[in-house]
Amino acid sequence: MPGRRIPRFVPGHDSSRAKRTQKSKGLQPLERSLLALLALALLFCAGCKKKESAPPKPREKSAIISTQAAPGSAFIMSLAMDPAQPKFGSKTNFRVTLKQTLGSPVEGAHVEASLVMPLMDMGKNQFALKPAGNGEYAGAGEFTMAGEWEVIVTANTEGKTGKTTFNVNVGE
Ligand SMILES: [Cu+2]
Repeated sequence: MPGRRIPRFVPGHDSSRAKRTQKSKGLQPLERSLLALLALALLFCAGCKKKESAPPKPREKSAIISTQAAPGSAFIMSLAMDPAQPKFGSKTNFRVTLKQTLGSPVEGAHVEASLVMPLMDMGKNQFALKPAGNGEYAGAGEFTMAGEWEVIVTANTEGKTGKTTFNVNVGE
């Protein structure tokens, strides 16, 4: 049955006419190779479309690469920055949320942030975060260079100490 070799999924292909064409002219091998070429082209096309539909969006990602609480740290800290992607040489606002390990917010703590480049000595760059209510502490600082930084946050209250390092990628 030579007619069954014609794939039915080919767009715009009239299989009944194709059958007739085969019977009258007998171009089956040529037709098959043409179809194979078409299928190959479709495959390549699908590959291109897949690559294009997944555009990388590094700027949309958080500048915070990772977070590491010091061993024995008494608090759970999270950090929000404004702008979310800090740029060197301009002010960045920091807001730290401090919680007990059980989840309740910690008020009245002394909270400090230190901006450090892990790969080089950039000098002391430290500032206090003032209570902003609901376990949040806010302050402003400045990254003095583009690249990988650590925001090291320490919190003290009632003899308890917490320390968390946020790895931040600072843009140019
Ligand atoms: Cu540096």
